[in-house]
Amino acid sequence: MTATTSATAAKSVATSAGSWFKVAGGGLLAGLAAALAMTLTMAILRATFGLPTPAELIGDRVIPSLSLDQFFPLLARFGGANGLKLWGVGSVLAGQLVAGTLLGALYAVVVERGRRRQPERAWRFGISRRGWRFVAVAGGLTWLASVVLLWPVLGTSYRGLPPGPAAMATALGLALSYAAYGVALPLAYRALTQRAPLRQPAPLGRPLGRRAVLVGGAGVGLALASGGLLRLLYGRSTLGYDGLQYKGNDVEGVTPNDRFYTVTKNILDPDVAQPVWRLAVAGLVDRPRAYGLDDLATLPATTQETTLSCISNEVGGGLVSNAVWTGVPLRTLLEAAGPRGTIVDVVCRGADNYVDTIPFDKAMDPTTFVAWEMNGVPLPRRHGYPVRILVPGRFGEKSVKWVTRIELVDREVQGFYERQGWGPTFITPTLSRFDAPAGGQAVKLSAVAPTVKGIAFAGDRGIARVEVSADDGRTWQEARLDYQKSRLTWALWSHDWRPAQPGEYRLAVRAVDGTGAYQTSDQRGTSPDGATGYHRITVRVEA
Ligand SMILES: Nc1nc2c(c(=O)[nH]1)N[C@H]1C(S)=C(S)[C@@H](COP(=O)(O)O)O[C@H]1N2
Ligand SMILES: [Mo]
Repeated sequence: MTATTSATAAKSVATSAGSWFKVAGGGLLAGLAAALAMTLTMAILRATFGLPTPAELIGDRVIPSLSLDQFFPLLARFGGANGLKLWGVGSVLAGQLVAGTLLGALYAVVVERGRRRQPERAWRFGISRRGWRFVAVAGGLTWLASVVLLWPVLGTSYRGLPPGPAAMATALGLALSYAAYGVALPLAYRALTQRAPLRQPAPLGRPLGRRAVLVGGAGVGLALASGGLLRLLYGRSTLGYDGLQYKGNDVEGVTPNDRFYTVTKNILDPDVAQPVWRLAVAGLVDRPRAYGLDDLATLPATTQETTLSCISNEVGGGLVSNAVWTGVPLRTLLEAAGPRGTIVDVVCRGADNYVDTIPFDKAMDPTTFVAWEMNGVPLPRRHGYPVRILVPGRFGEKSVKWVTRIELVDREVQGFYERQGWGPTFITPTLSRFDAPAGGQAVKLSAVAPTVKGIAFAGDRGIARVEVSADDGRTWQEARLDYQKSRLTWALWSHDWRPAQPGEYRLAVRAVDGTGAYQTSDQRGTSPDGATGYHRITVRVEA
């Protein structure tokens, strides 16, 4: 075939709307296959190197910039944090498949229109120069837009790379994923529409029946592979444990690790690889340092029993737990680094790019702690392996997990949740709670004095006394303190209640902290600075 006849062939191709419809259809199918190849690439990079996916990055980029007035309706609409996470990931995944598919149609139209005007010889791998140019420009622009828009969250590395290298790895991972799409699209489209030898563009743009089966089959294979990998990741996701509470009849003084309350912003928590992970102490210091786990092991470790509670714990809720932690005071690391000038905040960053800050004075308090063991074993992954911060007296938000960087700065910096409008103090108010009987439960009057019990916690102020009322707060009786280790821990209390007659009783509990201050009775919701008010339960006493 000569150049002239091939030009004639090209011109003779029908240009009716119907055939453009077919061109676009072929492009859509190729685009979907390429988008699946991209999704599979992302899932592989996530599973093997801990590189963050756009689904995760977009969530982290958007969530902290929503005000609480915008955030709470979303939470309600999607059924809580886990529902919102699932919806977010699902929409981004669906969005990237839809966008990739539509871009495939655009590709087909651009390539075929160009070919109609001026038949072009195949260039590389049977793809025209125009085709390659299209995917290079589209991929390059998408990459550039991603890097610019996701700039603040690129420094995420679920394997624990420091923020700088993490940002480069993330940008490279995005480039690889988009490149997978950019290579797969022209090849899939070519395979779909051209039977002719590579150097001879055949009459244009019509998906060939058997080829459609081939590309469709490849698409199904890619869908199965990425679906399988996504299911595997889903099984390891935080959806199964984010928001886990610890409360009820069997609460112990020290919470077992696998029952310790859990809160995470992540969909998949970091899985830190020791060889790449370092804990950097940097910023306004004379001697910046980066510790590996071995370096930390040479420090004079101590243990500190400390209770943590979450700012979103409701009155009576179970987002509070107690453990014995091993590590060193943060002060030890700060002094080793030599703070320089006037330090205002200590900024702690996790492998997941979560950030929170501790005022310098509070960071230098001997109880502010850097922990690598929890109840005698290395920190479990979900509680911050290999190292986390503990800030007694402040809500759990400040206790950054999977910490990679501690930076001393001379200005105020806002944390992940603070930017949303939580806080500002993050000081844990005094709380107390019934664990038994459960609210609404009936007890027998004949029973030996039914035991009423629960926990009380006052940040870093300790619990001095707990009082129980059986008449909705008119009169109070002092409860026993059964477990209490230090001013940093909760107390377990119990009380032998002797109701005089059957009936419905309204019980309330309140605590007095180590400074002698009564727990406030003011009812306040969790947002923005933590819930307060008495926990009350109704108990029916039967004859
Ligand atoms: N890196 C990182 N640290 C984090 C979080 C997070 O999402 N990422 N969540 C915080 C919140 S909101 C709380 S309440 C505590 C919970 O710690 P736990 O899950 O070990 O109980 O961790 C804090 N530290
Ligand atoms: Mo929290």
